[in-house]
Amino acid sequence: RDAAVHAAIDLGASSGRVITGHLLDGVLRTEEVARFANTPVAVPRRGGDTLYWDVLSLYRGALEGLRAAAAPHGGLASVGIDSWAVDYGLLDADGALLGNPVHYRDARTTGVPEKVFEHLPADRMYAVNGLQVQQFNTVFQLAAAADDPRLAPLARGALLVPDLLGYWLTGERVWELTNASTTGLVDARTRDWAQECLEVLEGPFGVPVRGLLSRLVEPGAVVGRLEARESVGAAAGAPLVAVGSHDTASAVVAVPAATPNFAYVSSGTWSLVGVELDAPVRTEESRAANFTNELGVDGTVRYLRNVMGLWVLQESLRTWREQGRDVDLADLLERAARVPALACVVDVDDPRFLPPGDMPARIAAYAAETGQRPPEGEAELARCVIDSLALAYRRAVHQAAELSGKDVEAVHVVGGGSRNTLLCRLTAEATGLPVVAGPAEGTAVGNLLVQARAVGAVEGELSDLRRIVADSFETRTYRPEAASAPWERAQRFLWPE
Ligand code: LFR
Repeated sequence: RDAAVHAAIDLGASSGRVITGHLLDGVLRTEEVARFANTPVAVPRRGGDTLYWDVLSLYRGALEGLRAAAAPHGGLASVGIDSWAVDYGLLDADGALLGNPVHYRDARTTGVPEKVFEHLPADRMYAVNGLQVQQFNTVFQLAAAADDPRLAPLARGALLVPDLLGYWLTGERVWELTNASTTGLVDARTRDWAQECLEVLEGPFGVPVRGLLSRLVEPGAVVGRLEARESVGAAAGAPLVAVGSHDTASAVVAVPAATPNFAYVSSGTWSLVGVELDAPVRTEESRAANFTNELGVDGTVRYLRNVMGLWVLQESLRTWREQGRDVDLADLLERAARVPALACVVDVDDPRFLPPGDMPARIAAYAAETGQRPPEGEAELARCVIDSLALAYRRAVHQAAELSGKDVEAVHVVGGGSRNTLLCRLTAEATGLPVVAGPAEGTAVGNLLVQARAVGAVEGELSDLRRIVADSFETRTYRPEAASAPWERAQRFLWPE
């Protein structure tokens, strides 16, 4: 019996996984024990479709993974859960789930930020919550759902996705702070609820939001113990630790940096590009640059911009598959590497790329509108996306450093995108900085380390946890070899500021 094993439940936009971790002599050994698809479902209603997360299949996958993780050891030392941000499930008076959580890519929030700003102007909101305006932030989702009869009068509680699963496992309701900070309802400085933001929902929109919230907890808090049920097997009784339950918060814990002077790209479906700070930056310049202040582990602030990420490429692959062309990603990237650089670039953050759909067609339209020759064929299209991502990283890294005054000597890429050698090489070129790539499972690693520390399996500050990451996982360094001048020109073409 060896219950020194921790289990991370890490839910990503396209798959969930359960990864175990075991610490021995300052080295973390991980093992993936379960992986399951995360397939959102569009369901018709009057007037259109709603895009939902299939949260029950995620819960089932998590349970199977927990059983598989615990069985060989007769138990688990701890469990932690993370996922994407902003989305929530509503609960009735008995704690029963009131319908599936709506996906942040659902169209219901289009145009909603503007309606909220009529009551709480954007600059005042930013001065409190410090968040980049994204139409899917929870505050806008709740405003969009104001007329939904499940909200009032039925709902008596709401939980963000990781906390929802945590509630089902332990019976305890909390709002873990790193994830709560993405909702727009938290003050980035006090790390407590932002009363002004709650009031705008309650007053003009009639959303009884205060009645939906539970207590905020910092990562590292023990939420409760897994209740004994057949569905959790030998994991029963294990402590559930509130980790950085926002996947990006956990990913940034796992940056294997030896000095504080780094920028990061947490690269997956999204690319989160920025720096780590001690305090939020909520200046007018920062707001104009659409930079966000999300809260991190150990009192830190993630000062970053959401860049649309590999989503655009993932959706292109899906579109081609639907058209009967099954394109292999590795082969595609190899061909894309041989296409000339910067022939066509797009602003990947253009809202047209947010909803699921035919990205090659949207890119062609964007190119035509901006007087560029649209990419022809799959390799050119992929090259356009990768170039455009590297370009967006360049801009975000430089702006993050400028706006925060932080010195940046290297860029760390963690997450699945760290395996994308073309993207990493171009990021080094575009930023003019060395790029250190890995670990690819950064989110699970950060999740595991915060758990391990909470239950006493390891001690120390973030820098100590990062040393463990550096000692446990291989990284690959890309040095900028070509001049960055063409990237500067391309940046000025897209954003002539
Ligand atoms: C990344 C991520 C981003 C968040 C987006 C939507 O997985 O958590 O940080 O902005 O998903 O929730």
